[in-house]
Amino acid sequence: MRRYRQEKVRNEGSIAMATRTALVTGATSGFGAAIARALTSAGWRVIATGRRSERLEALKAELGADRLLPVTLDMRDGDAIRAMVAGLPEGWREIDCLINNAGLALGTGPAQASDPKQWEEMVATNISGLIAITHTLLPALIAAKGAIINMSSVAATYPYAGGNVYGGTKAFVRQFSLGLRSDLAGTGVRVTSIEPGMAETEFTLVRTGGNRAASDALYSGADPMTAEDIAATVLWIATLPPHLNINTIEMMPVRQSFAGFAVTREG
Ligand code: NDP
Ligand code: 8X3
Repeated sequence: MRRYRQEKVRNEGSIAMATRTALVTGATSGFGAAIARALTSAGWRVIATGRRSERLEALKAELGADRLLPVTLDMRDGDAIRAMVAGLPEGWREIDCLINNAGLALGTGPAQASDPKQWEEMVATNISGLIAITHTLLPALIAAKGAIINMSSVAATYPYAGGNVYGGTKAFVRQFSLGLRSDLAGTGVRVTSIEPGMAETEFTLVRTGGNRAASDALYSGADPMTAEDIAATVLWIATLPPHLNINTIEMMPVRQSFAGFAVTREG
């Protein structure tokens, strides 16, 4: 019978049983912080990245320095990503799972009214940063026969007004995940694209430039998913037996559903 692989012995001669290690991007808030909590609760060690160092330090104080390594990192800086991986301290270099969670949407307006700088920031974070860290960690992940869990979105599949570049970046994440699966065949590395719908985090605050009323109005009465819902799914996928790959998983709150086609009779 195949066993679920929660822990892996790296040094069978010693009494120490090495715990599995995950690198979680965007761990200062929302899904990423919840994923760090869920994984450490299940016995993992987590390298937690994000720009807001003080939040990473708070997470370290909460979860323990032996469990969580905070690393300040801007995903838009490819050189910083490569330097971060090269500079990981001894004992934190064997990575079993990369969770590409950092990302953002900026703006809710139509393409023709959008700020191109916001488009560039979404591409730099959601696509360029994600591929840079993935490429840098592939040797370690192949050595570990590990897993890559990428945070896409329902916006990858279902277009909506104002989704323009954000949806495009998440479609990239989904298709890149499937492409990675093809390329990594035979390595033992598993790849999953998680595609959530509405979940209440700081996502809408960021998207609207800090508009708390707009964020509250969006989630009010919608019974949205929580960061813990997504974290539980990540933990489930990360601890599946090594012969099993979840390719894509789409999740929504019950109260969110699909819009029909829009028809305009003017213009
Ligand atoms: P939050 O805004 O709560 O968290 C976003 C995280 O991404 C933060 O930790 C932030 O860290 C990090 N991040 C953003 N830009 C950068 C950057 N340039 N460099 C490093 N880290 C960065 O949102 P969520 O938790 O909701 O979002 C997490 C992921 O889930 C995103 O990829 C999002 O697109 C996706 N998603 C969210 C959904 C939702 O409804 N909430 C639904 C579907 C997908 P910091 O600012 O400290 O750098
Ligand atoms: C975030 C979900 O529906 O706001 O990726 O695009 S949605």
